[in-house]
Amino acid sequence: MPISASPPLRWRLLLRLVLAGLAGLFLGAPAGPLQAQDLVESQGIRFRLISGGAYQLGSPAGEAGRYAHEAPPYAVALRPFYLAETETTNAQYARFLQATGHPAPLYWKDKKLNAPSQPVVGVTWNDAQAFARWLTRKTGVTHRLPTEAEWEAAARGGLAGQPYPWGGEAPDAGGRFRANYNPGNFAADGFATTAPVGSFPPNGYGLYDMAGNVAEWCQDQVRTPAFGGPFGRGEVRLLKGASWYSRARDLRCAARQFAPPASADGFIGFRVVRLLPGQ
Ligand SMILES: [Ca+2]
Repeated sequence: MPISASPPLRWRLLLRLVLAGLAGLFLGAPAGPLQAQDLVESQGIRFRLISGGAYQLGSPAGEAGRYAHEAPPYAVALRPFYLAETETTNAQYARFLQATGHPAPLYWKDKKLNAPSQPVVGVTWNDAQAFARWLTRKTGVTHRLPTEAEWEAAARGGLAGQPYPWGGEAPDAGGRFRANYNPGNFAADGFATTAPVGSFPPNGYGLYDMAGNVAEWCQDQVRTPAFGGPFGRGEVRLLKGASWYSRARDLRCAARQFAPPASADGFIGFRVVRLLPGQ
């Protein structure tokens, strides 16, 4: 909350948090049967409806592997939104490049990373913005990157207070891998770099790779001590979910990574939000 918020705004925000906290008492209820409107397909991207309501996010002080710059536990009220079932793939991104003439990202010709079903990497935050704007123009429906709260609420898949999208087990518990990451040997989970999206089981909301594979750009600008700043000069944006390059602790839903918006790397990608009609 900005310190300069006027008293009425402060009270409205406070009321919203209290209501979110009350609604949070009912978190954890199993999701109902999938309805037709829960799934939308557009421009080769499948979107899942994430219900509006209260979500419990952040990590408690005692969570194993927690970093000091993570948000403490907090309740947030979200409006409903659609989130792409998978990270944006090279095939989906290719449509955008072809339609717009936007420059190809780094690693576009790297055979280890450029199969159609692998997530696009080497994209800057600015590239992700251009992709979302193109989808918006093309469909007449607003698309954008998720906020951290939207991303994390979706990643938790209906499980409150669990470190990972699948619950509390380590990503390799019982010798079964639940994500593409770096368990000490990059390829031990079956993938030395990015995995084709959807190679591991989805979370409780039907979303794939909310942990690992590629770190996903979020909308949020990072500029406050709450995000672990200061980071020096200039703009810094948030990444969630960690990647094929990351260790287990970074795969937790509350974990955060940061990068300037013009930076690109082989472990960074994104997925998009699609707003509901009228939003
Ligand atoms: Ca791996």
